[in-house]
Amino acid sequence: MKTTLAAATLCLVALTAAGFPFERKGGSPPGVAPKEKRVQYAAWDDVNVIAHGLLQLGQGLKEHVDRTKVQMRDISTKLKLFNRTVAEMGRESQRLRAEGEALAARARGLEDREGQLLNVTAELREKAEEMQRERRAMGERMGRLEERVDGVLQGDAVQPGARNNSDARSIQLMLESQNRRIDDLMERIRLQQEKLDKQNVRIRTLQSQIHQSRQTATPPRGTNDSAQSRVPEQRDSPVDAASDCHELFLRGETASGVYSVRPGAEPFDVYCEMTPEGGWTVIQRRRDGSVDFDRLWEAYEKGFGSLKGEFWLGLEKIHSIARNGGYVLNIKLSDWADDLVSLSLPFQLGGEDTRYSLQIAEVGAFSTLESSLGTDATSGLPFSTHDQDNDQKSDTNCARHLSGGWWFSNCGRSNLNGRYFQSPPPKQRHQRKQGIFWKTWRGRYYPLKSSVMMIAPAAIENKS
Ligand SMILES: [Ca+2]
Repeated sequence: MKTTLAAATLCLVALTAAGFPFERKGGSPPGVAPKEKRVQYAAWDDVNVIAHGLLQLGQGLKEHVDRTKVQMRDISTKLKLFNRTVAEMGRESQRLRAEGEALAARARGLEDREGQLLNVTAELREKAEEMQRERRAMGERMGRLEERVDGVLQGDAVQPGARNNSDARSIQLMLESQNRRIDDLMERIRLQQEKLDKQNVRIRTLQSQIHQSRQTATPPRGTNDSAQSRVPEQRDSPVDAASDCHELFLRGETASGVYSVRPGAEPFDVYCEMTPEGGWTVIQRRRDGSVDFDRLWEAYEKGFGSLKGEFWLGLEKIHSIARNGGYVLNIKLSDWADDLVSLSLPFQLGGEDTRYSLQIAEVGAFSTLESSLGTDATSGLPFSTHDQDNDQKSDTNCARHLSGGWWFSNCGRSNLNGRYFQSPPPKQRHQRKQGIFWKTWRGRYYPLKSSVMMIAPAAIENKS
């Protein structure tokens, strides 16, 4: 293109320098006609040349303009793309910055909590030391008292008398009360020690969380996407597997919801009811009849329903959590007037070999409310379903006669896994008795509105 332009320009310049042929026409003096004619012919040739040159110039310019247009279009498309990319990068960097800030805030929060926990631990340790000192002082006082008693008794032997006898008795009483105080103190020390152990678990867990947060907060360059995926992993990693909801609570989880626990070899999901005192593992919930509880042995063994709605956690899972005892079973019931009742029973659940026998520890006599399940389970009450009659009524299969699976004794005391009846319940008694009932609360023929069964280490009950 440049050469065409240059050639055309050169041609024009040459012609201008030679003088434009038309200007010469009328400008030449008269009397020189033949020369004028030659000049005129020459001028026509020149015109042809100029016309040709101009044509070429025009074409060249047109091509140039077309090509420039295409180039301009290309450039503008590229510019648009570039602008879009810049905007996306801006957004991405904003997002990453926000994530970084959130992680940093989390790490700061965890550090604060660690600090608080360390303070609490120090206080507890001081208290424990104080108690140890008291205990030593008590021991010394005991020693002195024993000496005095010995002295008095020897005096008795030498000089028996009513006065000495009464002294000895009063000293004996004092000794007994001192003994009781010492027992109390020992118990308090043991509780403090338990608390200290729990605090230590919490501190260790928090420290590992802080460590993980720090690692997540400074990902290597170019792998920013992994920052998002690492946070949810923490809950499920084997290092973090807690044995039940209360352990999760001790590790700082305070929100109720579905968590993964691993009390035995295999992890599984549970619903945790977190209270200010601790974490309860929910093993059964009835509230709307959305789940059919009239199922066979295998279903009751494995569990069924939805953890966020109605469900039975499963005998095998309950056993894996509470097999060693030291657990308490809490039951909450409500009737159709929305009256609520709650009862707690210390329990232990045997394994498959005992037909998942429920053993309730008898601490004093059972209250009337507690007796619907407690009384028959003090020496172990096996679980029964339609296809596994382990109840205590020889001529009847309680599960088939009623509904669902339960620790049936004589069919008539309680069944929280019975049929769910909406209000009003059926009029016929033989139907109503298949419902969810608790004899010593609303009676044998009152189908209850809701029930929740949950378990936790017994220590949690002492606190509340
Ligand atoms: Ca039977």
